[in-house]
Amino acid sequence: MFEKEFTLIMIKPDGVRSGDSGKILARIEQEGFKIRAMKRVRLSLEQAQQFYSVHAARPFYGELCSFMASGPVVAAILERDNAVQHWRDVIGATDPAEAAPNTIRKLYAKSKGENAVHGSDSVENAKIEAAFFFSGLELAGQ
Ligand code: RTP
Ligand code: MG
Repeated sequence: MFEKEFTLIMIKPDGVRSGDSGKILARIEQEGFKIRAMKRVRLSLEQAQQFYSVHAARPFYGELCSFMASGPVVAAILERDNAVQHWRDVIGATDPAEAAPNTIRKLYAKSKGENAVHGSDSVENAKIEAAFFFSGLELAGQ
């Protein structure tokens, strides 16, 4: 689809609510990512459950899905060499208490559950997650 690897990211409802979207988008460009597609949407509970269905058996699943449906998210496709791993390095550990200095979660996340941003965990899942948010038409001509 693109020349380089891509990943699917979200600014989660807490990051949008706290007014950190602009700073996070600036960081995305500083890190050398190209924003290939982007939208601000509010997920229904059912859509959040579908997006995180891999975690359906985990104890935090219900809380995670209601949080992800609690307000708008910004979803984007980011392209760069090594996009999946580089974004995971930039966002830091799931729990901001364990995240390295200057990572996005260290800077902007409140807790392990409300942790500001999402990133795909593999190239394969990036494709599935990109198709969740964006149609072929929206990606045509990129
Ligand atoms: P994400 O998928 O959102 O990028 O986060 P991740 O890979 O770092 O973490 P993952 O294990 O995939 O968990 C997905 C999201 O579930 C919430 N969570 N809460 N309360 C808890 O113990 C707990 N554990 C995970 C977080 O919002 C996490 O990002
Ligand atoms: Mg994950």
